[in-house]
Amino acid sequence: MSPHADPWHHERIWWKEAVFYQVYPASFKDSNGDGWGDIPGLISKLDYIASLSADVVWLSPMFESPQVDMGYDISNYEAVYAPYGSVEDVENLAKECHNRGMKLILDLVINHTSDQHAWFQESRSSKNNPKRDWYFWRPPRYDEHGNRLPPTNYRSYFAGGTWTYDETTDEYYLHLYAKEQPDLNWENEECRKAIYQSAIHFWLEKGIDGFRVDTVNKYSKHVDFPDAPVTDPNTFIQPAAQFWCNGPRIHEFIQEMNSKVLSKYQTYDGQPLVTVGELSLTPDPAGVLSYVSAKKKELDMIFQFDITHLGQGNGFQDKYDFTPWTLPEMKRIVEKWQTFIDGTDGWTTVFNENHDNGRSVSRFADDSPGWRKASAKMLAVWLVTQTGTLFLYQGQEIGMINAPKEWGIEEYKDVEALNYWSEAVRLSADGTDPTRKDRIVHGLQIMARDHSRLPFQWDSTENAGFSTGKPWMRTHDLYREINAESQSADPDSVLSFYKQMIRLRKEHKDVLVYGSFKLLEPDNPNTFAFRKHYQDKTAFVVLNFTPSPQPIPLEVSSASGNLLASSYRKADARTLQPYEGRVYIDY
Ligand code: TEU
Repeated sequence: MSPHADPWHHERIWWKEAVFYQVYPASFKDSNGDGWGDIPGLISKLDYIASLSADVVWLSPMFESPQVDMGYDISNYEAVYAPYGSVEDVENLAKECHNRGMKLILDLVINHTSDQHAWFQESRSSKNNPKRDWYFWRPPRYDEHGNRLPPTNYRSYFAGGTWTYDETTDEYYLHLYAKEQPDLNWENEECRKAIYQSAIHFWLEKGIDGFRVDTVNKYSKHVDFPDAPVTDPNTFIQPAAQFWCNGPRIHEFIQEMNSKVLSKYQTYDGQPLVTVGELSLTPDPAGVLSYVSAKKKELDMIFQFDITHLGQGNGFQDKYDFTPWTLPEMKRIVEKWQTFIDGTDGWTTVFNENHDNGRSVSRFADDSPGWRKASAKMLAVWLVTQTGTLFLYQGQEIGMINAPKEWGIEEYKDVEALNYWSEAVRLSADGTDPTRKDRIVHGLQIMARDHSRLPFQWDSTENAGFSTGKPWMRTHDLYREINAESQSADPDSVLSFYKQMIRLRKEHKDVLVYGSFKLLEPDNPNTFAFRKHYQDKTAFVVLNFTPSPQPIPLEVSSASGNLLASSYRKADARTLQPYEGRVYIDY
């Protein structure tokens, strides 16, 4: 069959088959003993990243920032947060990646700046400042008793309202995240030009190869800002994403950013740049496709978050109110985002961890002592065999797990966790929702963003070899058991297995990266089985998500005999062992 006769044929391009490795700079490797990771530390570990056969390093924000939201609050796009290093260090990082055949992408955080950014300082200084309109300023409202109210009743991401009052000019400014993260007004053309120049052009000139684009669907809002309907009668603030997400000019803005800046550059080796956008609150495939269809010239790919939202409550305000989920629900999510590109010119991504989520072993499998290693390997099979571009998050490859449940709230540092915690304490104390505090503690133990931000576990020396000083976050108690050094030397380790699986993914990229996906036995509550197909080649993947042996699905056992890999050293012919993952290939 000619490739074009295949309805699932996807054009081959470097970033579709690349393996991306996300580095969270604060927690990766500290070179100078101040307890914060840094760029020289990261450079010293590039050989480690390359040894995984990673092709691209995605570096989370290392820009100048007061660190209210760990660098997603940028006070100067053209400078580096001093504890991380300098602009020169980042240029050097790009070169060192390139020397190893890897590319480097940075985080592009342009929905908002820090309130310490010079643009916002100017904007807030007076109503007629030339940059006033670069942010969203609105006058207060007043109730019948003359009490001042914000312009709308929107709830923000971090458990508060989206408007903060500023005395200087007696107006409120909008922020979808923390009050120290005012939203930029993309309606203002001058502002857009400044963003392109300072945040994008500046870094592409320094030789980076693309961007992960933060909160990409929130640049266009309904700027008449209607009040949101009251869906939560317990509080003034209401979920209102319909007014600030996927707004009327969003595609125009992204196309402009692409045509005016991004498309003018190439990677260090003369290929198209890569962009991957963070697309939250977009549940429908058609909506997602409108951003990643190649002919739209907007984004190469996006992260759709249904998979990491599993368990995250029933509403915008319930993120940490854990709701149990079932394997069939999870399988349907994977199926949805594996198949939405069938017959289209769009592309998908594969991931289950990042810096905004708990660790996958703890969330999707079993992090108890007896099963954590088997679970990590099974999840490796799950990810590595899926169609789309693979993104790994630092520490995933050694099976790092969530912080111990015994740790108190004082070990959590994330603004989101702490705000949800204070809100829960208040709502429990005033009787609005007496059990909320306990529920939120439980939810944070599973899903807090802090879990993924613990220092990387390099070895069994003090502070896990991350730093010779006191790490900014506590090091996991289990670092002597789970660390990269011991796993490098062990052919049976999670790390060695990841390396093996990534090699197999590349060797069989036709079916594993580009193949079509078919879910088998959707209702089976214990095993996750799927078939991948590419021309004459078929792969079967079977994953046991339980701690007991499970039968191999009939369709797999009768169709296929060629075992390509198992997460156990010895695979049994008829039975899947606890938390075992396998791949068969026929061609
Ligand atoms: O996250 C954007 C975001 O809206 C969420 O999808 C995210 O998962 C977060 O947990 C909010 O609940 C990005 C960054 O990844 C995140 O770290 C930042 O806090 C946020 O933008 C603001 O810049």
